[in-house]
Amino acid sequence: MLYQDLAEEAEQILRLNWRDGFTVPTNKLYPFQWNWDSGFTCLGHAYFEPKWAIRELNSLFSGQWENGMIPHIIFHSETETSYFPNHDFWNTTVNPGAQQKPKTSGITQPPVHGFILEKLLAKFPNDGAFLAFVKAIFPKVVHSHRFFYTYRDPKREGLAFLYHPWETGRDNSPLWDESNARIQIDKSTLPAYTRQDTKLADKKERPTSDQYDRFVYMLELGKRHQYDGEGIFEESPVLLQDTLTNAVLIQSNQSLIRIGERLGLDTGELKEWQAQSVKSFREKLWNENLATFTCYDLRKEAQIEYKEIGGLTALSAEIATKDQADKLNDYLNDLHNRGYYLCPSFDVDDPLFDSKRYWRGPIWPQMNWLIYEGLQHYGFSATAKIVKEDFLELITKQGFYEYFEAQKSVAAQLDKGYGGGQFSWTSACVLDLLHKDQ
Ligand code: 2M8
Repeated sequence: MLYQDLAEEAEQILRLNWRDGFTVPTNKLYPFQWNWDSGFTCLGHAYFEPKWAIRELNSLFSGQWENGMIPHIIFHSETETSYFPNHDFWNTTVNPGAQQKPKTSGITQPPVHGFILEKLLAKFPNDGAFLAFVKAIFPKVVHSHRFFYTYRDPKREGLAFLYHPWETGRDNSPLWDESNARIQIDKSTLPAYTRQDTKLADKKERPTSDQYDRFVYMLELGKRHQYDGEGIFEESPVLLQDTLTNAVLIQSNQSLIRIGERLGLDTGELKEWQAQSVKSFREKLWNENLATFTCYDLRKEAQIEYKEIGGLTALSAEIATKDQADKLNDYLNDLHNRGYYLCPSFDVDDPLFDSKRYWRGPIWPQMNWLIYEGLQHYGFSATAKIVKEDFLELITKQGFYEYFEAQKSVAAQLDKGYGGGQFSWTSACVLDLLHKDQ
């Protein structure tokens, strides 16, 4: 397939998934608007319907809560029932500041929108409608960061915690296994529920039912504390200072600072957050033995010692020192030399690596996009080229799927990717990478 054909197919998919104001991640499996998906999706809109990017972000921020939180799902339809958990299961009326029009979930996801906004602004620097939009949404994006610093950082470290694995974006990563194991599931008190995802995607490629019980337990815990109460920090067995989320927060802070300085908007608070976050990220999350940044388990007060994809986002957020960046680059080159597509989502040498099952090993398109950006920033253009070419090869051979097999020898036997097909962020990242010079 020629790259021109890839670009056309990517645009077609984004048009197919457009719902007159926002984009679904994929047609059936995820029938609403997802938080960080919609950010990446804007990268694609920018190439054929730039106004859609404005509408996409305005739709997402229409779900913002008074506390600043951008929920991880915006349920633009209240009658669509083909996804679990639906808006009624979340019942966000327990929080008086929760947005009810539209209905939303009660947790958040990685805050990519600040840096996405900067990417868009760079493409349309003199477009009046676009500049007006950026000025109008800027304080809302800042408020969404304020949520993390106010409600998710009780010790005022500059590092936000997450309590639900869905908030990390890497739902069933082995990273969270030890924390999840602390949850005591009592089937007699866990509300009854029916999964919908395994009716639409292969069971072996999705989280297990035991993991879903834990997701539901944590949802109920959040609900008991109105989704933003102090009791969450006191009670939750899962308290994660996630690399990906905090790196993305730092990357977006920096973008907002640059945008604010250019447009004459207030950046004082952002600069204070940023100084503290970068310092804590560097001091607390680097692990010299593993030569990567690690997540931190706040309940156990220890690093979560695994090599995985989140640590690599310190590159796109420009947090890594030159020496740390060299080590991350070596890690990727080693994987490449051993016959893996870049970048597997979990340590391929760990027994918990599962090349098929969702966030326990496969390749994820939006992560490749972030890592490509990071490698370019540090001048590792040869590795960035591999990341881009691996990704485009997978798409060409297997289609615009949600995630992909990481082992080249196994992938060679497959004619399609994993999870949902005709995926939005896959298409958007393809379009954007195709427009990069190298
Ligand atoms: C996946 O998560 C959702 C729950 O949020 C699910 O499995 O139902 C994750 O890959 C997440 O990162 C992503 O935003 C979402 C939609 O693509 O799907």
